[in-house]
Parts: sequence; structure tokens; C-alpha cells
Amino acid sequence: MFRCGRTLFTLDRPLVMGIVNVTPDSFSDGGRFFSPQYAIEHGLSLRAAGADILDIGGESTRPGAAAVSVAAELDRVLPVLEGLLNCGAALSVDTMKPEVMRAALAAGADMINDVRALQTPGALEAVANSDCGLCLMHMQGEPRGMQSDPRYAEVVAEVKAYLQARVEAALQAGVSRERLLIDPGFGFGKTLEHNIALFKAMPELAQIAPVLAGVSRKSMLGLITGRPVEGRLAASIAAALLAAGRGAAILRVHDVGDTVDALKIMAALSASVSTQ
Ligand code: 7PM
Repeated sequence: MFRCGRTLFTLDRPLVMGIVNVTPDSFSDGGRFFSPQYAIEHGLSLRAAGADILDIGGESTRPGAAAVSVAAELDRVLPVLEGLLNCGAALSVDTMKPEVMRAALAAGADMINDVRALQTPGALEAVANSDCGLCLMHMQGEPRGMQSDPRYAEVVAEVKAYLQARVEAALQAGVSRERLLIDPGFGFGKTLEHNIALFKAMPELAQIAPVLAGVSRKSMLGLITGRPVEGRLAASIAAALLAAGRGAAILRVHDVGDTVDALKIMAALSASVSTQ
């Protein structure tokens, strides 16, 4: 079971989380303006394509991104959240900031996706007294600069221990276990080798809590295939299916319709040979 605000997901099949862009509109003045309408339409199309959850996020959590103020992040996220409230998907907000978490929950968000796993002072308190779903992600370093020279003695053991500790911290703060997801944070302070080790360790991670896997279009797929970001659809679908096969409960993807089709094929054709 995964309690996610208004929705209780049974997790009897992999769920698809669609990524909703809240980046400033590149057609407007130097990226200073942001059009909520474009993001709302994108979210509605992802829902129509079969997204179970929509992840609405500012740029601040992206690798290499500059910090965004609370006010700027709320300006971007809240109108989109409001525009998608009754679209039928559960709504996640991707943020590290307790103030944004509180405002998003007050506006009806079902889930908080935090790449800092609620380590920011005040974050645990901001989410504890609600029924929102929570994604606790592992990251080494901070979004700016974390990919410069990531190092681990034992990447799987370290990420596992970190996620276990963050789950304990959430439970201690009064969060019920059914609200929690964990995420190894592919590409967040990790080399290709680290990402591959974590991918293979997904069944172990899934023993801690349901796993959310985000590999869609990521540079690890580019390093393996040699393809630029716009040529990574096949790689993203293959990785999503393999993640589902390794026990991922939720797949965070850009290409929702293609991923949903691939999961339907997996469900229909990968069943045991004994049933006809
Ligand atoms: C540039 C590079 C832009 C990478 C955006 C990204 C995850 C996440 C992101 C993830 C969770 C992206 C990333 N990735 N949240 N936020 N897990 N929980 O590919 O893997 O969207 S940002």
C-alpha cells in the first residue's frame, strides 16, 4: 500500500509518475517568464496518456541548477498545482523547501518528492501532520557540483544505510510507513558505475520501502548508448521495464504513453509459462 494524499495505491502493478515541466518558457523574455497554462496542458496530456501521479517541480532540484527563491518556486508551482487538482492523477510536488511543502499541501498536493529526503530543517515537521505520500531520495552533495567527482567506498551499502536512516527519521517524526517511498537518486552525485550498481541492487532497496526509480532520459542512458537526450526514448523504456522487473513500484518518466504501452506488454507477455 502507498498512501498518497487523496489516493491509496495498492502497488499491485508498477505506477507511472509523469514529469511536469515548470521551467520558464524559453519563447518569452530570456526565460524570466513562466507560463502555467503550458505546464497545465502538459500535465493533462500526461494524465490522458495514463500517468497515475504527476510530479510538478521547479528547476532547483536539477543537477547543476542554481538556487530558486521560495517566492519564485511558489509562483511557478502553485498555479500548475491548482490547474491540475481535479485531473484525476495524484499530484506530487518536487521541492526541498519546507515553506513550499507547506504551501503545496495547503493547496491540495498529494505527495512531496524531496531530493534531500526531508533533511532541510523544518521539512519533516512540514509534512508530518498530513497524509501526503513522501519520496525520500538519496543525493551525494548538492545539485550544483554534485557530478564533479562522486566517490563512495561502497555505493550500495552507503545509499541503503542513508535511505534506512531517512525512513527512521520520518517514522520518528510521526509519519506512517505506508506514506513512504525511497529512491536511490540515479544521477545525483553518481558515476555510471555507481548508477549501475544501484540499479542492480533495486530488489534489496525494495525491502526497505517501495522504490521510486527515475532514469528517464538521464545521462547514464546517454553514456551507455552514446545518444543525446532527445534520442533516449528506447533506452528510457528499456530501463523503465527493467526497473519494474527489479521491483520498482513507481517509474518517474517523461514519456508516459510509451512507458504505459511497454508496461502493458510486460504485464501481458512476461507472466509465468504455466498459465495459458
Ligand atoms: C536535468 C537533469 C534536469 C536531471 C532534470 C533532471 C529525480 C527527481 C529529478 C529522480 C526523484 C530529471 C532530473 N530526478 N526526483 N528529480 N527521483 N525522486 O531527470 O530520479 O528529471 S530531476
